[in-house]
Amino acid sequence: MRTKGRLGLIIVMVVALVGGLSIGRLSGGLGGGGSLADIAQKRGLTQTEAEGALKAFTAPGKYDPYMMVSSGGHSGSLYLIGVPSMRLLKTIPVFTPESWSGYGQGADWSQTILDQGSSDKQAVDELTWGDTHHPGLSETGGAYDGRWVYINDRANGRIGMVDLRDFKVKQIWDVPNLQTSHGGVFVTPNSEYVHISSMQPMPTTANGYAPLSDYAKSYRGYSTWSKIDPQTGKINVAESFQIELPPYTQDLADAGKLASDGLGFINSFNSEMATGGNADGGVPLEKGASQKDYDFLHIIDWKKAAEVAKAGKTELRNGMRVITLQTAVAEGLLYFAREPRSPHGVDVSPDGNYIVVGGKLDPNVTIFDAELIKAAIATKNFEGKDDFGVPILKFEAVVAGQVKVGLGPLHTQFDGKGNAFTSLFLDSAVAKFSLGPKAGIKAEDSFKLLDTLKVNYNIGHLVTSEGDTVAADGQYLVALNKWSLDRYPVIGTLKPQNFQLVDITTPKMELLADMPIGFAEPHYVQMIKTSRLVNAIDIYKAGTDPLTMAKSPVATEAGKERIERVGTDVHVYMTAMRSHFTPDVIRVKRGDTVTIHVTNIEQTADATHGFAIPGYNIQASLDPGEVVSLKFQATKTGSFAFYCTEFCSALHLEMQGWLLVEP
Ligand code: RUQ
Ligand code: CUA
Repeated sequence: MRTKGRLGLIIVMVVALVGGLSIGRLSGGLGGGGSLADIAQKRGLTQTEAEGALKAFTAPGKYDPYMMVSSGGHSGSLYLIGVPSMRLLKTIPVFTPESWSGYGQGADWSQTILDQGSSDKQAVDELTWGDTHHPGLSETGGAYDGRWVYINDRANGRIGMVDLRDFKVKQIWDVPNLQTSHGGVFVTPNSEYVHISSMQPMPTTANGYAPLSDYAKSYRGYSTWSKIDPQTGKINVAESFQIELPPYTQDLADAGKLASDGLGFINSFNSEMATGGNADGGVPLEKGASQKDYDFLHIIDWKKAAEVAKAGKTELRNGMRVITLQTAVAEGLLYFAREPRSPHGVDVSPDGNYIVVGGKLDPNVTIFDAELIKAAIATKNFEGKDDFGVPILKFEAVVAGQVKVGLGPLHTQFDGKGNAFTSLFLDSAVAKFSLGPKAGIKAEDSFKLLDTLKVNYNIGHLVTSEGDTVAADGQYLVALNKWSLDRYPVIGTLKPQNFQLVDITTPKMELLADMPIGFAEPHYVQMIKTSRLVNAIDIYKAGTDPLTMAKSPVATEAGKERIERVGTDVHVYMTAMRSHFTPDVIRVKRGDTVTIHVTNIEQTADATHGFAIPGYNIQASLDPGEVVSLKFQATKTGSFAFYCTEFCSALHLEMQGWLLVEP
């Protein structure tokens, strides 16, 4: 039977293949012939559009070969999107409460994480949102290893860590001395550190205030090297350190790898140190910050810096070990190289040889050479120092080339075949150009513009498949456009952003598909091979606390359910399985402190239950094997019908119970 079935399938496939070939051959387009052409014609698709649809299609039940880990801007979340299908697979809340997963909706493990992520450096007790910009996947040997992903909060200078076993956040660290952080996130090639730098420099004074007239004197930036615990992926704060930086606005950053391993690169703008004041007769900030022709690429020797920190040559600032600017210069940890006008992206090629910088106000990308940088440092080939004594490497000595790519170059990604792709914000285009001999390109073909593709519209970041790692494989590119303008029907005044999938396997880039992002404004995105997500689980071991990933001390087994009361403290040990909670009636008194420990005792994938109490703002997702403890004050009397929020079974609607809060 089985053989026969398979044979049948093969015959069908052969027929389909032959049919497919004949479409191309006979019709020479979509005018007639086979059924695929008919469909395309009926749907009004051009040949290119029909090809795009086929290339982007992932058949029902099939998996996408790649997954994008997308930031979500001020939604405070991460998103998982399949490539090439461009299907949204999942939302991972990090800095902002979210109802589906019950994140931050009830005093459970997620609330603990949000609480820990709000330190007293903030002006309010609890931050309930964040602005996620730059994910950093963990790496081994410079390639993604599928263990963890880090994500920054641009608004509040925090970093979150998501475990790629259960795809839940395990830690939020409110980084001392940083108020904000934009693009300064990257993971070092063997996940030794996750880097996060400040964006706007801040006063180093004890009360956090200094007048803007003291900007140069009192404000400072920081480059933070957050030590990653090799077992858990969490940040070990005690082993982390910071390097003090001049009060420029530090922006995008990237880790050196292979040829540049051990170095970190951060670019900056506003080396003018403009502070605005347009309403007081001063120069508007954006104008003041664009006076000079050059800003500074920061080059940090982090391996050496780790030794300097270990040797204790640090001072403590707000609990952080800080290598002062003076020490950083004296120990040879920090160097600058000029980079053209208000740069944005800095991206290291897969081989580590080239560091590509896009200057927003310059039509060129500037390509620095890692070996030349090292040589200039070794021979002290400086062209001067900045106001803070940081040596500036001689520009001509460290630049490998420049390529005129178009207007508004921002970010660059790579295909691992010697080519680079730069987003052009003002041109709404992607430029493809060749790297140099060290990336395997002939000298005469080096640093040449090869192709430009118009996108829709105003592209910010772009991502290629594993394109910021040593394993860049040049299959897909996604343009992350800020505007969608006319791409979708009018659906109100707030429009989605627009992702566009591009085929980069051919010499000329080819646009395949659009994807509206109707839930956030992504900034940076990384694209990982789905096959690398080997740690992913779909069932917790029975009784797991997601916070520790270990057996919860309050896990409850079937038959051991109970309600315990000590004074006004009530603990409910509850189990959930299709299709009941046990116990299903809970009696408490008004004013009691109630903790409901719910264990989903199911060990079947996708057998998720929810636990929601109306009126008490409580909702938790109970994934198979998970334990969630929900603590609340029974402040309101009444009969509350708690229920399961996941349609888990035919008797899902019956999966409910009573919380009776007696007067
Ligand atoms: S950014 S559009 Cu927030 Cu990375 Cu460059
Ligand atoms: Cu459990 Cu519905």
